[in-house]
Order: sequence, then C-alpha cells, then structure tokens
Amino acid sequence: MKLLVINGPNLNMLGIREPALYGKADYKALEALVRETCHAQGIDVDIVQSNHEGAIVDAIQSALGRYDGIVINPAAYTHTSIAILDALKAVGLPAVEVHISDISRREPFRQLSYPALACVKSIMGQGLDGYRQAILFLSSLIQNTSSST
Ligand code: CA2
Repeated sequence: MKLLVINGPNLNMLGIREPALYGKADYKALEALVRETCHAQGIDVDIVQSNHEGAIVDAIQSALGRYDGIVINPAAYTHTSIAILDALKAVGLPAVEVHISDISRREPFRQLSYPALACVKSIMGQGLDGYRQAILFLSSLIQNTSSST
C-alpha cells in the first residue's frame, strides 16, 4: 500500500508561532510521525508540502495510479479551494482530511471545508495525532476494499 500525505500553506511553519492552536511540535516532527506510523504498518509513504494551490492540485492529480489513498491537510485552502475539491473528485482516491486544530470551533470562515465534500473522513482537533489516525483509518479502509473485490 502506498499513501500520499499532502500539507498546505504555512504548515512548514509549525512550532514557530501559535503553539496554543497548533502545538509545539515542528514540521519535521510531523513528517517523522507520519513516516513512523507508515513504517509500523508496512505502508510506503510520500509527503509533500506546498504553499501554492496549483502545486497541491498537481500533487493530487499525480497520485492517480501511483497511490492507494491520500491524507490531506489543505490548511487555509480548506476554506477557499474548489480546485482542490475538484482534483480530489477527479482522481477518486480515498482521501482523509486532517486538521490539527478543531476548525468547527474556530472563526466562522474556517467552518466550511470544500475538500471535506470529497473525503471519506475528516479528523480535526486531535493535534498531530490526527495524521496517525488518518493513516490507520485509510489503511484499514483500503485493505477492506481490496479484500472484498
Ligand atoms: O488546523 C489545521 O490544521 C489548519 O488546517 C491549519 C491552517 C489553518 O489555516 C486552517 O484553518 C486549519 C494553518 C496552517 C499553519 O499555520 C500556521 C500559522 C502560524 C504559525 C504556524 C503555522
């Protein structure tokens, strides 16, 4: 099984500011948690981070035929990007949306998620552990789907 983990704008700045919202761990720690979780499950993983909407759309498109599923934290593009929603719909891979903070309890403008409309699950407010939960959820979903076909 191969998963693609995509992180959107400013997530590379984790740990530098706003620890009350996003915790003290930095982006390297996030990458390490993803790699360790996947390694323990025998999953191959690639991780990409971009501050650019088009690059995120390109990454989603490039996943078709190369990955079994996508974990995505679109960051601020969550609340604006129909292009990311359309790309997720276009590839049709199982995708889980992760948010470190609980966007349902933040400002009104953060409460709408376009990508959620193309995701099998949204995990929010669990800190970095949300990525671990997303990987485990996708792994079991993909295994169950492939064993029943
Ligand atoms: O809670 C999340 O994971 C978010 O996707 C994080 C985004 C935010 O725009 C979403 O509404 C929710 C922000 C990414 C990181 O932004 C930073 C800001 C200051 C310092 C460090 C990171």
